[in-house]
Amino acid sequence: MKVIVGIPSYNNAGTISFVVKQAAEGLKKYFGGGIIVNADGGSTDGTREVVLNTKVPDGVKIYSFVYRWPIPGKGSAIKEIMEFALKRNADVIVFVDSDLRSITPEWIYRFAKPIGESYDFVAPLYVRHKWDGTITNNIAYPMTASLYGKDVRQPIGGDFGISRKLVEIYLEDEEIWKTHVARFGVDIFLTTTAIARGFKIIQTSLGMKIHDPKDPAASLGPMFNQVVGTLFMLMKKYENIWKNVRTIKPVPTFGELEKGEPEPVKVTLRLLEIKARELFVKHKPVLKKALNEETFKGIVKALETFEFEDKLWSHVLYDSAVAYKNGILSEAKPLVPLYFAKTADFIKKTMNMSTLEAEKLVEERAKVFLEEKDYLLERW
Ligand SMILES: Nc1nc2c(ncn2[C@@H]2O[C@H](COP(=O)(O)OP(=O)(O)OP(=O)(O)O)[C@@H](O)[C@H]2O)c(=O)[nH]1
Ligand SMILES: [Mg+2]
Repeated sequence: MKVIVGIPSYNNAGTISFVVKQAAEGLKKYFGGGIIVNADGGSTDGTREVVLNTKVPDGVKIYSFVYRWPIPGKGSAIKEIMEFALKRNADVIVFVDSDLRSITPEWIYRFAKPIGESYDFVAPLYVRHKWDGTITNNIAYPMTASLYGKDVRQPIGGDFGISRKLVEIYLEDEEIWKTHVARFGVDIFLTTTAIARGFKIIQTSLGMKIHDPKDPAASLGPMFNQVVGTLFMLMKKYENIWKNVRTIKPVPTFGELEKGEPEPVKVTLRLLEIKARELFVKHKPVLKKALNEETFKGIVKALETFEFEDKLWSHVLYDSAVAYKNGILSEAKPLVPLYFAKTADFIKKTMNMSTLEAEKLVEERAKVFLEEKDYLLERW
């Protein structure tokens, strides 16, 4: 099996060498060698030099290039890594982020092995701190599970194993790479496409995910817009798939899931609340148009109390998806204050919980989204 490891980067000189080293050892140990390819967004901190200067075992080759696709973003890097891998007849591509600090050589095995066993898409399953992955926990996970009926816990984890057959599908429509898919929309695009197009999918156990996390209110606004915008775009494209789904089915897992308490992620609750209120004022007119009257009343209250129930949150996302379909919303940006408010609610509710206890709330959320799916179907 020919395995290529792809690493997107943009100014990751401090962490990428470790990732390259772990990947190279994994390729050598489990596959007798292979290729590592880095697609960079024009880093100014010497990321590419660090990649090329990393010492790796014999049989592992390293490439690094700056992608040419004119939209700067993670997706553009992923696109060109896939093109590179097809040219070299790879059977499998394993994507890993360049800021990972918990990656081990086994990760390469765990992503690539299931592809050899007839799977086409391997999603990561890791233990993440309760306050890491707030876009995953609040949106990507419950929406993917309830819409498409697959219990993929980390649909935008960032690291994936993908078969050549599926890579060809991802590249078949160039137009899609001119959207937010070229940026942080790429992860939800990869996962949703694999599910909607009926490919065989599996999760793989990786232990902890430790990376350079972001404080939501300080830096996750643009990422939210890109992920949620892509999710809404794909809802339009695949409406005939998700409309018929009424249950959430488990997805098999490769390996045993570890338990433990990951290193804490810092979240500034106060900043979330301040920014939520500030941005709400700005986006109020368009939210009033996009949301159902009841939903709008609900969020006005939620912005006062910072209590934000899952049912209301599902209606916010469902109303918005409908508004996006009907051209009333062109971007997911007006929802950012509501995401901040929902995140603030979750931070408060889980303040004294372990990561495992907080996990139960996230699982419940997906069930609420499924229960409310009729609400979406009536309005779509
Ligand atoms: N080539 C390229 N890579 C990028 C760009 N932005 C992010 N990346 C890479 O994409 C990967 C994920 O980016 P992160 O910033 O860690 O985002 P994340 O882990 O998904 O998000 P958080 O959970 O919020 O940390 C990393 O390997 C980045 O180097 C970009 O503009 N160009
Ligand atoms: Mg990261």
